[in-house]
Amino acid sequence: MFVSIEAILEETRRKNPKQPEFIQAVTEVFRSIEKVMDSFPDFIYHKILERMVEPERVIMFRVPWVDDNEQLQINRGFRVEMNSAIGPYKGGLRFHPSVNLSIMKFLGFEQTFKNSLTSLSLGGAKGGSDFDPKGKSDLEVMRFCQSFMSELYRHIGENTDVPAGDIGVGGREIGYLFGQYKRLRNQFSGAMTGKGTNWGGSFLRPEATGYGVVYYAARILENKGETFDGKTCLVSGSGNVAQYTVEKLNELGARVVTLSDSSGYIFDPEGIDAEKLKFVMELKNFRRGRIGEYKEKYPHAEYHHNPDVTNFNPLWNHKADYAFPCATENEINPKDAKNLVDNGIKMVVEGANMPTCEEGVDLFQEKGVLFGPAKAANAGGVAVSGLEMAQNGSRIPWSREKVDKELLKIMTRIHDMSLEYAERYSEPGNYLDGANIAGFLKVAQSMIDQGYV
Ligand code: NDP
Ligand code: 2IT
Repeated sequence: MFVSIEAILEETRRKNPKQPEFIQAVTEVFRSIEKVMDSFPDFIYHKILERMVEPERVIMFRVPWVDDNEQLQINRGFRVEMNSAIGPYKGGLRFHPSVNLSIMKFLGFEQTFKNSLTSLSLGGAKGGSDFDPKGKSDLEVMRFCQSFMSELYRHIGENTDVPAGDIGVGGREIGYLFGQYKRLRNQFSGAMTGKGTNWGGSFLRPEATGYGVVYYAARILENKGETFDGKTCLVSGSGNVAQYTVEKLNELGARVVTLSDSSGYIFDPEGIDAEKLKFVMELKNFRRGRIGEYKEKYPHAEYHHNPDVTNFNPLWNHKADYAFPCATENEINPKDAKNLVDNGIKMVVEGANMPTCEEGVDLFQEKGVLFGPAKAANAGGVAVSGLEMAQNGSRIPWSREKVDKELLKIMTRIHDMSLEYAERYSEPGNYLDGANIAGFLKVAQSMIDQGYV
């Protein structure tokens, strides 16, 4: 019996109403997979697509905690265990007020194929809460994390499901979460990654996503006979991914002129050099301040207040060679994509997950803008998480140099694989199709091997 991809998509839309981000992520992958269905007729028979859009397990739970004013607060916790065909569930935790089931499912779906691309044995998952760490005291964050883990601990483990960080979950949160996990289980294990290097973490995990994004982009350029030297770059966000993207871009001779947060963005025409980046890291990671303070320190820069990036983000209206969206999903809307193209952008590489809206991706492809899709370009973070699991398993930590070498190797392989699969199944240079197809095939074939589960 022949079932079209469009029919499966329609059924997915029907079964998941009001989940626009999840449908967006599924649609993008299915459009690429459509191109290989004739080569893999088994996928229809074994209902691979229908199974892939159904998470293996969704856990939703109440998270009560008491704030500094002794008021009871209630948040919602999630863990979406999407797919375990190629390894234990793996993926980050996001703490942000916008977190809902649609966002968790889109992230878990993307993670499944991203993790497959790393060539490590990692299944796909995502979790988090609508808790907002902004403006909370360290003790409030600790109490929240302890309450969150008091439910989550029974669902995770080093061979079951291994969470890590994402938006709003950095070293501080991982510490509180891991401490509570260890206490409840009476076990020191690698059930979480992104740990501190004193207590089982890997060197370079904080840097890994940003560095990996730039390694991937550098390989795209190398393939075209270009380099970063003297090139102007737009970077959005000012958190973990953005910071280390800027650090590596600076090292490779580029000039980064923008950064942002959910309140607005800064434009520094002279470039955000190593010293200015150090100020940003201190501001965001320790003082937990707003990016607007950059202008107070460096008055020649511009600051533009712009709280709603999903509407229109003037950051993308500056002229530059390359763009690196590193904040959040759909931060490049159709108008932003048009501005980038009109201003002659040559490459867009995604640090955030699904930062470009559907129309934007289509426009970049149509106009020949080099496009590095998130699930390939930002896979360096989870890849080093996988290396952290390997180090935990063997109880032998690796040097910074060894991790960096492995990360570079993994990112280069993901790039080359995206290119090769694009050429074989789609069109040369279509990194989006290449990454989707390469990531998908390994998971799909593993699902067939393991029967109907
Ligand atoms: P952080 O919390 O460290 O930083 C997020 C940054 O994006 C902050 O500057 C934040 O501003 C901004 N931001 C977040 N949400 C919004 C929003 N709704 N509107 C405008 N700005 C927003 O997170 P990460 O750097 O870790 O994550 C950034 C992106 O990268 C996410 O898409 C994440 O899923 C993805 N990613 C992260 C990986 C990791 O290892 N951490 C790995 C792969 C992908 P503010 O300070 O105001 O909140
Ligand atoms: O989106 C991502 O890949 C992450 N947030 C990292 C997940 C991980 O398990 O390291």
